Amino acid sequence: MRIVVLAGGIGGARFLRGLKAAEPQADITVVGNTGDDIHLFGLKVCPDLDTVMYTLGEGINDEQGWGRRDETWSIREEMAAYGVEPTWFGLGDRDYATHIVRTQMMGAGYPLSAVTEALCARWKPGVRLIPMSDDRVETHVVVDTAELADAVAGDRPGTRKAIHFQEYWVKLRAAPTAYAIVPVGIEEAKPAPGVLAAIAEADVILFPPSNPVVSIGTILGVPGIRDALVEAEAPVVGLSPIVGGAPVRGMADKVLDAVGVETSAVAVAKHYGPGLLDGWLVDSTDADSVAAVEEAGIPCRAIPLMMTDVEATAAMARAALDMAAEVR
Ligand code: GDP
Ligand code: FO1
Ligand code: CA
Repeated sequence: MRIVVLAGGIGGARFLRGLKAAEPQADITVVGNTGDDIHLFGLKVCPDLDTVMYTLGEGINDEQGWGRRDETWSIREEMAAYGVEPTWFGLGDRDYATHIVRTQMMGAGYPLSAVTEALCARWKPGVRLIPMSDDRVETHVVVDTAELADAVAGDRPGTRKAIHFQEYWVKLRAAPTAYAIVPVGIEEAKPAPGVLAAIAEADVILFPPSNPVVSIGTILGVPGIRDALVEAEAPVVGLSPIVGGAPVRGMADKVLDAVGVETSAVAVAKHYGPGLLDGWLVDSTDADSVAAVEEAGIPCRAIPLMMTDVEATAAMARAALDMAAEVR
């Protein structure tokens, strides 16, 4: 069975661990979000690709959900001693090696997709991991300067500024209102080699419980990818990242607000739309929203959606595959 999964970082990676346990023989292609990518100290950092690669390759810091296990922080401390900014993004020593290899290979002319394949030769994630695009796309968040701690006296409300998504999330912990989400570079981005073919040839396409705006939404924004999904023969089944009207973790509520979508399992399904989704799974505690999703033309079912361990996550993956088989 050929399965294509559109994935962000932690939500996508944890779901994939369960999917692999549920279907060890499946041929899984992961289209990874690169809108979270950031250039720091001359290095290209790809948090969502690395989270998937480290999680499936058993190198992840499991408690944190991102970065390497058994990490040390000497480089970070030395950079801080030089007074070099930014200090708010935590790159560990082991993680640095990944970014150095990636940046070096890209400097030598290799596209990100080829570099990702080379990095995966070490980690053996057991899936084919492809970035959504080889072209640079970096998500920015429009905020009001009056809500920033470093607001200059005299800044009046209404003065808007776009900051990098990582600055919004990691430095500001998504505290300021997000007024718009801008994936800079997306209009000119092309799907990476293999992405459209994998979608066209898939038996099943899954949206894991990843962020609907800054993970799945960004991937869908790469020209050509949404159309390929709509035209694909395979059913597209999604799992809600919103449980009980709130994200399980992260800032999905803030970025959903920015795009005018309510933070609920129903609203996210409608946001993707019946043209795209052939099935939607909501958490058991949201069973009363099944009817509203189905009224919108999307077959829906309620099952436990908390990825507490691999077995619980594998059950979610099986339910998604069962639903795909039914709606096909
Ligand atoms: P990120 O890039 O690290 O933010 O990860 P993703 O975009 O892949 O996934 C983030 C989303 O995963 C958030 O919106 C969370 O609500 C969702 N999420 C995390 N853990 C769980 C879980 O156990 N169950 C469900 N249903 N969603 C989860
Ligand atoms: N998330 C944080 O909350 N704080 C950090 O310092 C941080 C550093 C970091 C370094 C490498 C990496 O691959 C991911 C990192 N993340 C960090 C996670 C990253 O911000 C993710 O993009 C978010 O979890 C949302 O997708
Ligand atoms: Ca992400």
